[in-house]
Amino acid sequence: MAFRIITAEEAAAVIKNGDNVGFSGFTPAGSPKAVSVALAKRAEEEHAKGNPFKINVFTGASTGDSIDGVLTRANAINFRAPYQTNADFRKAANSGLVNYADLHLSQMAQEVRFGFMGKKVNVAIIEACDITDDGKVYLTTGVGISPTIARMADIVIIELNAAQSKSIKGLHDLYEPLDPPYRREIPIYKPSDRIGTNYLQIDPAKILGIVETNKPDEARGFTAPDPITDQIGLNVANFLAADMKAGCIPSTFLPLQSGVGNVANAVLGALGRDKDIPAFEMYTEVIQDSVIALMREGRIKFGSTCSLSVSNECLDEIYSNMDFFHDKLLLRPSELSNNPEIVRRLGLITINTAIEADIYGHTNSTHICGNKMMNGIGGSGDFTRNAFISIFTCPSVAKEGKISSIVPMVSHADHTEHDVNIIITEQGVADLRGKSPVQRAQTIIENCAHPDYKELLWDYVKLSGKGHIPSNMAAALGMHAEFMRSGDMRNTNWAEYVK
Ligand code: 0RQ
Repeated sequence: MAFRIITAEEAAAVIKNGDNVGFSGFTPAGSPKAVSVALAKRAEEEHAKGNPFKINVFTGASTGDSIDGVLTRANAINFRAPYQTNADFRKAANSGLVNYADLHLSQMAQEVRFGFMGKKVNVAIIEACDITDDGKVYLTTGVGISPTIARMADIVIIELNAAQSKSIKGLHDLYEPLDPPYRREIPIYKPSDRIGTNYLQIDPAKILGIVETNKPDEARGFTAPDPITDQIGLNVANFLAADMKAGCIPSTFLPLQSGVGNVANAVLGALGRDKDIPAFEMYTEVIQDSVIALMREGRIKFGSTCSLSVSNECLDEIYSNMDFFHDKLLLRPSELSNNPEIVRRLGLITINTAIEADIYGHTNSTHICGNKMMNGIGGSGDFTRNAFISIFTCPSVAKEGKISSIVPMVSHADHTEHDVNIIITEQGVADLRGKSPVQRAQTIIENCAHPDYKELLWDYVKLSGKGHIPSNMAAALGMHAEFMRSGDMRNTNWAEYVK
């Protein structure tokens, strides 16, 4: 072996206060799990001595607790981009203790290359399942921004993880596009087109050493589908089958993108069960357990993704059946999996989850009551804006009915009315295509709002008078204000807003 085996502590020792540190992976899948833990310990020791010690964290998407949780609890993060799902980090970001930039995931690698977040990548930490003496590195379950950070970094640390099977070698398709103004088209014309290498070539001179680990991905569990998520899934499946019958979707069907989370997992399950929808392909950023099950059943023919964000049991199943999966999966950098050019060209049907949507179709994927960050926009903007048909799903109410997910005006806008085609709750489907804002409001309230809130929303419409998007600026956030005041949007009293 050409490279030194080093401990996580030795690796962490080269990282300096203020460094920009890039991590491989996308979601907990493929994220390093050892050096960051040693680094957090080091940060705590430095803090105990009265020395400042914080780093800037660049990733593909969310990571596992060993990065976001451990480093946050050690107060070792100054800046972080582009996405996270960690409860401790969320709390720190919402109390102003860390600087968090919530970015479209497709843009992260390019913004790092051009120094939008700092001139350099000082250190890249890359999880691998194998490495050759000439620096060919075989990645694991998530790619993210690995090609960019590995090429740019002054120092590369490899976490060689024995818990990741070498049988994953061959699934990766790694490629960095040329930068503007020299960029050419990215030659992916169908989800299964392979355009890059299946390994990452890293300059061996930059590789500090190898940290040996044996840790499974820190996969998050899903809550089992419930009657609400099942009904949302059924509504999505019925809508897509009917749209295909109506000729709005080609009879070959189109590739799908689906977000992460409980709702997304249930939606895909329902789509797979609907035999009116032909077997389909996915061009997406995360593949969850439900996709793997549908591949086994022949309902999903191919999946291009940035990560296998699956449970550990599901990953074991993939690793044990690589003969079956090796020609059905590709793992690509987020710059490709989420690339607007490719999304638009392939004609994706995109399905993402909203926190709330307003009666005109703007949706909020990120912030609770306008100010508290939940996770981030992730890839939802990359896909929604460029989709053939963009769908948002959510339960019609949250927190035992005290919050309506359909509101007069979103408290934070991630996706505008121009980009959102379809909203689906367990109550029904609002097809916003070919409708004016006023017609959209009628459809959304009638088809998607919970019965407890319909009247309240109709009363808001009456209060709004005329206009292209009739709005009452004083009352538009009245339901949110009421929730902050009494803890229940149902107590909203519009009379307070009538002078
Ligand atoms: O709270 O955790 O306390 O129970 O939000 O909601 O219904 O379990 O749905 O897990 O699918 O998450 C939008 C956050 C939904 C996610 C979001 C509360 C609700 C619950 C979670 P609890 P559910 P999900 C690909 C695409 C943005 C990124 C994206 C997300 C918790 O899907 O982060 O799309 N999306 N990426 O009670 C207050 C409301 C609420 C609310 C829900 N209106 N007000 N709380 N909740 N609605 C993936 C990547 O990019 C990697």
